[in-house]
Amino acid sequence: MRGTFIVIEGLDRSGKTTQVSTLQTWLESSGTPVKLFKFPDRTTAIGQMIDSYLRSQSELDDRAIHLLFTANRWELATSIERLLEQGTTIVCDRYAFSGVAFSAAKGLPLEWCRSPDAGLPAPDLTIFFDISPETARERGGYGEERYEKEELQKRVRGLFGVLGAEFESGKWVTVDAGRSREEVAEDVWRHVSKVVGKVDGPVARLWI
Ligand code: DGP
Repeated sequence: MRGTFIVIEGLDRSGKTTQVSTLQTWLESSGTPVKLFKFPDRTTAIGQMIDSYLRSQSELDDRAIHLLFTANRWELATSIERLLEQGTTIVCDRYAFSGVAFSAAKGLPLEWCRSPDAGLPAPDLTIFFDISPETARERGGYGEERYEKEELQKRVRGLFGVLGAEFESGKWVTVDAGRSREEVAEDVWRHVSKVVGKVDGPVARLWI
């Protein structure tokens, strides 16, 4: 059996990071070898350019930054694929769906945004953390980074819906992230335990 590729997507303030770490603990205690990835990965040279852009310390053309986010995923794609083939399950905090949703929300054509990510390793399961802008605001609102603005997040939410609708059922699930941590964690585990350790064969390619 190869490892299972699980992607957690969602809006800012949806609690992804906490849930990714709970999921890691639960998978480890069930005896599943697991590795976490997080995009953007700000530790690489490309990731540092993205970090500087997100913190508004540099300016870049919308298309140029889009391609940097994509390049950041491609530079880790081979590691992801190798780990999956070796039997390690991967939990990934954000992926190409954020790439398309955030850039298209800024006004770039959706199909143009999708094209450079086509061919990346495809997740076996994507869990979308949905939260209303009102609930996100109650959690302390958005922070200082460039995309943490309510109007933009509303458009991003709609675009995630468009991307998710393209998937067959079971491959993309939406979780109501406005509930308590415990409820969300239980829901995530319910979905994950249906697929983990049950996929085999070559890793599929995204959007091909
Ligand atoms: P995070 O480190 O998860 O808080 O993500 C940083 C911000 O970058 C967040 O507002 C979402 C956005 N983002 C993540 N991936 C991409 C991407 O591929 N393209 C664009 N344009 N934005 C992204």
